Amino acid sequence: MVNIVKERRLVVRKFLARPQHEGVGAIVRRSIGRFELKYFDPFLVLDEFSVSSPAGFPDHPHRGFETVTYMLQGAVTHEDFEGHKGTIGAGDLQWMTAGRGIVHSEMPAAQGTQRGLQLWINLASKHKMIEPGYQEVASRDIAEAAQDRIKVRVIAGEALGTKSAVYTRTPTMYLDFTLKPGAHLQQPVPVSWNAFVYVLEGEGIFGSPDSLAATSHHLLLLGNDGDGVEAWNKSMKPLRFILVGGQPLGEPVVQYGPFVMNTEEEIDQTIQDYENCTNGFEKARHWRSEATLGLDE
Ligand code: FJE
Ligand code: FE
Repeated sequence: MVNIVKERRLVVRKFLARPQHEGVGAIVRRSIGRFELKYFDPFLVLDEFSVSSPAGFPDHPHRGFETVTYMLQGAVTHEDFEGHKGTIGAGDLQWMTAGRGIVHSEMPAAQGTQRGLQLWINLASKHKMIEPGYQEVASRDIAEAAQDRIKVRVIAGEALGTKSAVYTRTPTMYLDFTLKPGAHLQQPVPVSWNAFVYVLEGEGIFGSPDSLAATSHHLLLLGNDGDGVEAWNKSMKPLRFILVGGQPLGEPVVQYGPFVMNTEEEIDQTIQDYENCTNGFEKARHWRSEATLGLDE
């Protein structure tokens, strides 16, 4: 096999994401964004969420970053204060740029358990107050490639010669890999980008062939000294994981829940904007999601 990766990145930290309560009755396994790992520049939060009706994430705001929701099972309906509404099901992607402000709800749309991943990507200071926007990609439209017992769904960036059409304002790669038993992956990651692996299913060896196997719900941070990452499936079952990388912003981060800015002053201003329905939150004044209205009846 040709060596695509010259200097491989090794795993430098490993976390097991345990379940915790979030939203209203929802469960998340938070890996990035927990106390021990507040920020992995440019990534603010990585949640593997699990939610069944009537639990969910009712009306709440965001400012200063992007939320990327990638469904694994079931479906979630989102609606925002601009009237943008839709349902994303298994394999679908919603890449939401909150920019200066979104208020929305994210609620189960089917019976049983809805599972997915939500990643919060920080925006550079110059992009924090941009117009909000969405990139939504249905499962059948997500670019896929396969080669040598490896399958990849290209959410963002490029893998195995296949590119995603998603535009990443903060340069980001997001790859969903499935490796059959015996597979060996070499995936380039831009030098100086921060990158991590989150295991969804099976057992994988990451970094070097003699490292310990990692299993589901484990977050592996990769060192940022190499030009790529290698992974092996030495087990008898399929291995599924996401590999995510991003160009660090190198800016100060001041976070107050769903508001992420650069300074305390900007956070104070944001709290005022949200309370007074100004500077992007105008439409929050008279808006409640249909999902939340339904709960009163
Ligand atoms: C939020 C608490 C929250 N992880 N994963 C506080 F739960 C949320 C929030 C979510 C969320 C939503 C989905 Cl669909 C999936 C999630 C947290 O909505 F934004 C704040 N501030
Ligand atoms: Fe949200």
